[in-house]
Amino acid sequence: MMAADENEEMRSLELSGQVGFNSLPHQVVRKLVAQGFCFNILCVGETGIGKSTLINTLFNTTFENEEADHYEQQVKLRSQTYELQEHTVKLKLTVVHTAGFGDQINKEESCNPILNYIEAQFEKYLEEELKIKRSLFNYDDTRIHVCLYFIAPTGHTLKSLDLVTMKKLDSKVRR
Ligand SMILES: Nc1nc2c(ncn2[C@@H]2O[C@H](COP(=O)(O)OP(=O)(O)OP(=O)(O)O)[C@@H](O)[C@H]2O)c(=O)[nH]1
Ligand SMILES: [Mg+2]
Repeated sequence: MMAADENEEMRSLELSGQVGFNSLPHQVVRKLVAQGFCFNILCVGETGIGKSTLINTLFNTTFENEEADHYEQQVKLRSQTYELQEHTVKLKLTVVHTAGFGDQINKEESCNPILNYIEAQFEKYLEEELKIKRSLFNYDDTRIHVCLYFIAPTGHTLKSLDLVTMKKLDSKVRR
């Protein structure tokens, strides 16, 4: 029988990898990838201008396409959420379309539903933030990240609806 070596008692643990602060970015990436990403797009444009087609092209998918008719009494916002996955990265995509935009004779009220929608999502987030027990990490974020404004290729100039809407949107989204 061999006498126990003194050094044998002090086991040293081998590191499986880097644990310094230079590994922080990897930890952040791993955490975010596990959590998944969320991206909300607002498409503002007249009926049939090509909103759905552009979104399909951008994400190289065919989302269900419910065509709007030209007889809406007022502008309505329709939001659809999709879960996409590319390799290991998950994306929760929300696309918000304007239905009936530019179809009314009196277009004075056309941009209000859009502005209200953007504002309402900020309000919802603020409400969650102000809660005593807030859970923002699993909050279903519906705030608009990007707003795409579609301009009709026909016609010589911007329509007054485009000008008014873009001017008002200017206070809510950055150019
Ligand atoms: N020539 C041409 N046609 C297009 C283009 N983009 C879309 N279209 C056609 O225009 C039609 C309407 O396109 P949609 O993408 O459904 O338009 P939309 O804005 O989503 O329409 P609604 O959802 O009904 O408001 C389709 O027949 C498309 O094939 C384009 O860039 N060029
Ligand atoms: Mg569409």
